[in-house]
Amino acid sequence: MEKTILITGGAGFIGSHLVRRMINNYPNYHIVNLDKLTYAGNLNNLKDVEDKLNYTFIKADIVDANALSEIFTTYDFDGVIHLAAESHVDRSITNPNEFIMTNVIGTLNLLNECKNNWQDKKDRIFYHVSTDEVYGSLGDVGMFTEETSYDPRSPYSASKASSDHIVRAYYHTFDLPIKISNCSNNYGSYQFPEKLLPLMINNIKNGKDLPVYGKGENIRDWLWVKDHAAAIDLIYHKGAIGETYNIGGHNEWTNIDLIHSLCDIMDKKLGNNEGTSKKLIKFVKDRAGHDLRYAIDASKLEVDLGWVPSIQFKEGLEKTVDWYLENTEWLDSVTSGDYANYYKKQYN
Ligand code: NAD
Ligand code: TDX
Repeated sequence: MEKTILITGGAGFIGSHLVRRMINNYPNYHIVNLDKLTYAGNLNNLKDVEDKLNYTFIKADIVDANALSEIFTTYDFDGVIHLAAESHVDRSITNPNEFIMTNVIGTLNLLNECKNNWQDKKDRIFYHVSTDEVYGSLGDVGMFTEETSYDPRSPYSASKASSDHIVRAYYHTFDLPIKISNCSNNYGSYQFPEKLLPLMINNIKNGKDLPVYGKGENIRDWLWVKDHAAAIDLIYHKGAIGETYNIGGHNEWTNIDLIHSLCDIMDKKLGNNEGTSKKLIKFVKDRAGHDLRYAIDASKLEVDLGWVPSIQFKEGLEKTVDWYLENTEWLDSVTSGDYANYYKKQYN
């Protein structure tokens, strides 16, 4: 094998798309997927590639420094692409500690392993996959650039901001070869239905209320998950060491407009009368500290590395709806177990 690459969080939403892409596009790379398999990690996300010869899965917790140390003794990684994280803002409000442990301490543990094992090997890469939420909340105008000051407001974004800072500190202090990207909201297949789009799709399918926080006026900038995976692949291979790249789709929607569009698509796909799904919309208590608007300026990635999103939003949204309607077994399995308890606590 030409290279051995560790991908953390590869059983999650974005991670599974990245793992699949790397296994298929680089048959000469050995892709090692390390994941704790929390509620959000699911090996069914990778069923189609699990038997590939260039793939290994390891169940491990990045908070467990000893386990990481053993793994780094077994494998000589050429690169690490780090996605493992607690990722849902609402859960960070009810249980912040877990976010600090995984997102901050877990990242620190990985950095220490890379630092200790790569001392005289400068051709290695530690790539931290992060979020636009580290930049805080925008008003009506402007966009986040790579120079925007950090201003995280939720325990989730504070934990990601903290880990970004520690990654940069290891670059400046220890010369560790790092890269960081900060991406906007992803949508697509295999996303756990606690996040806005799959949650709404699942609820429409089951005739349940569509809980819209506040007045639905908050704005998010949506990017197809496969375009995010393509950007990570590009940055990993072509991005400069020590640099940060913003990734986003130039695709801003208020939540309520997005939900209206989704309702129209769902009515068509389900053969409902026009307006049926919109009747399920229920305005509920706002999220605490709810960031008003995110918008990414991705021009550095576009100009320096030639990245462009591959798909228009309308097409991506239709494909996404089709996927969730076709993959009922996947949806039913991830919404069984503890999901009902989570849902009850969050929305009732
Ligand atoms: P996800 O919640 O779907 O997946 C996270 C994965 O990490 C899961 O497979 C989980 O089992 C694993 N994990 C959690 N804690 C772990 C631990 N202690 N040790 C090992 N594995 C652990 O998340 P996602 O939406 O795929 O996000 C992936 C990464 O991308 C995160 O770092 C997130 O901050 C970042 N990100 C997400 C988005 C988005 O819109 N979803 C946007 C920008 C950046
Ligand atoms: O039931 C809901 N009702 C609602 O109105 C849910 C779950 C969300 N919302 C709103 C809150 C946000 O304004 O929809 C918007 C999107 O919410 P989420 O899907 O929870 O995403 P967000 O909080 O924007 O964060 C996401 O994007 C950045 C990911 O979860 C993060 O991991 C990523 O870093």
